[in-house]
Amino acid sequence: MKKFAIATLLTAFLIVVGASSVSAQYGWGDTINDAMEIYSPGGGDSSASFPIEGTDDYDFFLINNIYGSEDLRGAVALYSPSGLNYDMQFITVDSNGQIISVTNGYDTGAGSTDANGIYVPSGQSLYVKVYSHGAYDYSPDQFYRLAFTKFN
Ligand SMILES: [Ca+2]
Repeated sequence: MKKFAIATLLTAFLIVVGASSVSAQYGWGDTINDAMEIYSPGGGDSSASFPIEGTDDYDFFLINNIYGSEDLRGAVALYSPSGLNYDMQFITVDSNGQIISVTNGYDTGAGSTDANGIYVPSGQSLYVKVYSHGAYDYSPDQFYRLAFTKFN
């Protein structure tokens, strides 16, 4: 429950400040600037669950280690809904927001779990982009789950 509480709390905050509701994923987390922070220094494991509503609907998440005193090691797993295939892309940025690297996550196909190890040095952040794999991979009614696990 604790994991979901984090996502719920952040969602509530977004609603309070006037962002779109959970039921309308278009217009939420669509760009890197709107990313939902799922980790910051001092935090632990967390997860979030949302739908992908179209092939042009992207959800961005932020694993923030800009102010972290130690390098962060962990894993990010994306659980695609049954019969659908969603993918991840990893974008590393430095403390100025400058993009350092962009890599595609490991893809295991429809309904499967894409699990990737991550390494985020102190002073950097990692954005995780979740998006539709193919032309028919989306549904407003089926939720994926993204889980971050901290190793150190
Ligand atoms: Ca996938």
